[in-house]
Amino acid sequence: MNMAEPIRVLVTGAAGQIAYSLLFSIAKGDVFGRDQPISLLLLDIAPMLPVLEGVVMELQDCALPLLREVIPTDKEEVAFKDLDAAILVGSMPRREGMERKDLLKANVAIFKCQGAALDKYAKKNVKVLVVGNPANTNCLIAAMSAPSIPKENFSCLTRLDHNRARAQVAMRCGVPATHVKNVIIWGNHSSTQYPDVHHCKVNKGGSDLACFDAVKDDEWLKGEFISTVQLRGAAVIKARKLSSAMSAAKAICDHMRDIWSGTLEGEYISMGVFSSGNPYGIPENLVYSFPVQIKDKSWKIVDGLAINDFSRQKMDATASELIEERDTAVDFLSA
Ligand code: NAX
Repeated sequence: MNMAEPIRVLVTGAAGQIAYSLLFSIAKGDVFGRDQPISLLLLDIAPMLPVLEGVVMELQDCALPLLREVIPTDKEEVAFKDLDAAILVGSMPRREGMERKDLLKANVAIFKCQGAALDKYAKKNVKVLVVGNPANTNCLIAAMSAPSIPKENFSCLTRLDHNRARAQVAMRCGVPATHVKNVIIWGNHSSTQYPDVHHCKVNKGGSDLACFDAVKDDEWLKGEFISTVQLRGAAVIKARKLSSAMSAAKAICDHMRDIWSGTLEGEYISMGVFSSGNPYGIPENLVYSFPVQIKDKSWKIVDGLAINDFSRQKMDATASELIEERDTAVDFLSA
């Protein structure tokens, strides 16, 4: 059998807890296809290299047929070389007492460097997924720092929020999550995000119902459902004393697999993409989460969805937060 050439996939923050759940799925073919060999590049900071060595040993010990090579490094010129896909998970975590602005400043510095490294070393058709928080603004900075790579190749993760919304509706209706489609996450991956079910369909008893008809509890859908999804990350931290990792890794796989292989017919998913030219009046030059469909490795924002006043107000509020984040980040960039 003729096997394809290996593709080169980078995961940053590779010694961290999300990567620990993520790398196995990627290496065994869940994301890029079951007949696609992979060279894995693993970037972390120098003090984490001994830990990364352990991750490499475990990947080797999985004895996976598609995994051709694993390269751990703390050097950007090694990590970013000739990449087909980059999953940027590593970032500066928020420490106790740290101001939001200081966190943003530290991450602007990281994503500026990594954007420049993509520009210099990666393939020009590389697909870049930013996970590290603040994900939308980090993604914007990375894209701005990589002028030779099309902006459409950059996206940020809001698929975890999307999956959370889908699961909440499914549990409420007593159906599997796969029977719920077309929830939307609008805006920032933060507590201002707007989980919207106005266009969501629930397959109940063999037929597709509008979400509001399936759930039959408008008050819940317009209140507790939204806040549950918005605050789910904090709820997981409170319970686990660690942030979401298994579910984040699953969402990363969903996101990248859809970029690689396309979305299902008649379904859309949520991801943070450049807002330029969007049909919903969201200001330009933001990385904002929209409903998208993907075909031939290109995404398109789903057009023509009716937006009521309730939704409009929430979509604008999360856009305002992103504008503020962007403007602060750009100030740091030019300082
Ligand atoms: P961990 O702290 O377990 O791991 C992060 C790893 O990144 C560490 O090993 C660290 O050394 C490394 N790192 C730091 N700076 C780096 C740099 N400049 N280059 C390469 N590696 C670097 O965090 P983890 O739980 O894995 O979370 C990673 C990031 O994902 C965090 O920013 C987190 O906030 C974010 N998340 C984003 C989500 C999203 O939906 N967009 C959801 C999950 C998660 O909260």
